[in-house]
Amino acid sequence: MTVMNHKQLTPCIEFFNPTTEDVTRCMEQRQPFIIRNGAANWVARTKWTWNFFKQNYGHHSIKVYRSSNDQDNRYMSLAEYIDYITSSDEKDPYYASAWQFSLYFKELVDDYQVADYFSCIIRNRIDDDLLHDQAALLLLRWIYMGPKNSGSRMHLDIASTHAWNAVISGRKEWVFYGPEEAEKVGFGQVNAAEPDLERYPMFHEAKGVHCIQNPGDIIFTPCTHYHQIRNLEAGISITENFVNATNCNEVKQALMQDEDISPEQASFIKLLIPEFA
Ligand SMILES: O=C(O)CCC(=O)C(=O)O
Ligand SMILES: [Fe+2]
Repeated sequence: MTVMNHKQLTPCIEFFNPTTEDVTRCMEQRQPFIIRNGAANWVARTKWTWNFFKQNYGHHSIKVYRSSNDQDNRYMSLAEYIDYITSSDEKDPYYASAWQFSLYFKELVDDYQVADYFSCIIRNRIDDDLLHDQAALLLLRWIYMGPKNSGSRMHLDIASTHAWNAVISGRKEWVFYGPEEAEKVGFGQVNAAEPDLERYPMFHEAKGVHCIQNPGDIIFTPCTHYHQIRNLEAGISITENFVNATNCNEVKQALMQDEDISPEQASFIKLLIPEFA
């Protein structure tokens, strides 16, 4: 039994071994999809246990956020947080949802293999050392770690980037809403798991896409889609956001409009990626 309201939800497109053409078509048509077992052979799938992180990185300090409210956040050692993850039964637990792990532990990047159809013009173009230093704004790579019931509120991803997310352990429930549903989902303000229908009466007409992601499955989120996620079980996942020919123009527009990016940062980005100039 899952938590989100299934009435206007259709299942996500599902692939087992997609071709580049399959994937590119979905990216062009802005369709979320899941690749079952796409990460089956990654080293991370067996290596990234709770004990592995505790033993190797336990003293590292990470910032965790209350799942329903980013303003409620705190720092914990990874060892302390993993103990919390494995014992928490809270309804609205703290979530490690913004850990730019490779800034600290670059070797972890060797434990997973990104398929060619997810390659990114930023990562292809910018030298890795620069990405881990002056250009860290463009790293766009995170580990998510959290207990059962943790999750991410409805949101759009940063600067119109696409994203892939692979579950290493645990299980996630996803819902997606396309841009035509924006008003019905309160421009991302509604909580799809417990909607306030007095405030967002149109939500019950919003048509979404639904998916359960199991260990080894990889999900694609199109740059246009609102999405909300709940971890049905404690676990670890990894996300990389990316830019390719199918969203380059949108990213360029978004960078010009993004108030969180200073004019200096914008010029620097354009210098590194001429496509955004
Ligand atoms: O797993 C989550 O909690 C959020 C993942 C997400 O939003 C993403 O990969 O874009
Ligand atoms: Fe996201």
